[in-house]
Amino acid sequence: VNLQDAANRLGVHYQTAYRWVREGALVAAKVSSVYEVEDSEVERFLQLRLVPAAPPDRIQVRNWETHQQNLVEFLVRGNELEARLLVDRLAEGKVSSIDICERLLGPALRSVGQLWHDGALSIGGEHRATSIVERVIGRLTTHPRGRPRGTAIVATLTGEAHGMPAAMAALVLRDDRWRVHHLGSDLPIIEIVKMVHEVDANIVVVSITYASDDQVEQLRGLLPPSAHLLIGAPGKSLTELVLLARKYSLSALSE
Ligand code: B12
Repeated sequence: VNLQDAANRLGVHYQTAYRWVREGALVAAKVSSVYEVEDSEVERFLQLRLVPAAPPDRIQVRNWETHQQNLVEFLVRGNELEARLLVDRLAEGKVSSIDICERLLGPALRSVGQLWHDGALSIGGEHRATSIVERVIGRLTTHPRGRPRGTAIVATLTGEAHGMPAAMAALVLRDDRWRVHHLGSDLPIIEIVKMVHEVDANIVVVSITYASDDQVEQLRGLLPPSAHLLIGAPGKSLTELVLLARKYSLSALSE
């Protein structure tokens, strides 16, 4: 049968069946530009879908405060292994990167900053904590399959050493299937502009904590019309970033 008939028999939309074929879950053969699915394959798939799926091993976090407190303690003591284990466990439990960043890492960083501000933590201790978080974010990076939404550049501007928000932005955009070029911190605008042309970027994400707004306007003026500038600032959410970015994805723009 053709894929449309197979989809009807499976009780799903054509697009869903097509996705299963692309993912290799449903076996189909391409016969002169249409997909053909064997009857037996439709039967097999139907059976498979009738078997109740194992309960998802997702973690539902009910109490983020406890995790935050634990993490802060690990960070302040420089206990990298424990910090890593805590975050790995959440990631394995399919807690989203956005939640890990916004409900755990962000608040923990702010607590660390507060401790340093209050004189309860040395500069060395604060830097050690921050570096651990940087490496933890690095471990979270996933490479989801599927067609990329487009190409993104993520960076902070000259004078901006607060690189963590940009690292988080890079992480969640990768999760959302963007091809991400994360340039790190302290980038002169001219280098960002060069890179935009080099990789033909659709979006440029600049995360600001401390740097000035004039640089942003300069950068905006130098970007080609095809590259959209998205500016992050403390308190802005990563969900907002992902939704904004999608407006400029290749498929959204060609609609
Ligand atoms: C860690 C830290 C540092 C580290 C940074 C290391 C690193 N690799 O990032 C170091 C030690 C380098 C540092 C240096 C300094 N810091 Co500092 N630092 C912090 C600290 C403790 C945490 C910052 C952080 O990562 N927060 C967590 C982030 C992830 O949360 P967020 O900002 O809300 O970010 C969200 C959004 O940005 C969003 N996002 C990201 N990208 C995008 C894009 C889009 C489009 C959207 C929609 C959203 C989005 O994602 C994040 C998700 O939650 C804060 C304390 C605090 N209260 O935050 C001080 C803090 C930011 N620092 C501060 C200061 C003053 C400094 C120094 C000047 C200190 C000094 N006297 O030397 C220097 C400046 C260095 C420089 N030139 O940039 C001040 C800033 C005050 C201000 N606004 O002017 C703070 C608030 C501390 C304070 N209370 O005084 N710092």
